[in-house]
Amino acid sequence: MRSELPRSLPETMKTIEIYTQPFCPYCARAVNLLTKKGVTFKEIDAPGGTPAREEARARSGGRSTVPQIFIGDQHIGGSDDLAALERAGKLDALLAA
Ligand SMILES: N[C@@H](CCC(=O)N[C@@H](CS)C(=O)NCC(=O)O)C(=O)O
Repeated sequence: MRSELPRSLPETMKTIEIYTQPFCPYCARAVNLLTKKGVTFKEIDAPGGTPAREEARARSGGRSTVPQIFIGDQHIGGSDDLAALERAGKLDALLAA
């Protein structure tokens, strides 16, 4: 006989990463939205000319601006892209484990 499934599945948390630089209003807007969502995320300081910025560019298929946001394996894009997902009602599902 098969054992019963657990009533609730263990939570798995997606890694959420955001590359930012200081004094960047788009970065602040994206960080605020993620903070409002109550998710844990890793903010990577990536000012122009640093290896972290190069990493952001490479991972995002050549995008040179910050922020660049990743949810799990998925490249979301910048602040406008994140806000568009929220407006479309799709962000919560993406952030969910
Ligand atoms: N539409 C983009 C705009 C991002 C943007 O313009 N970011 C500025 C900083 S606030 C940037 O990276 N500028 C180029 C640079 O600083 O090298 C978004 O929503 O993320």
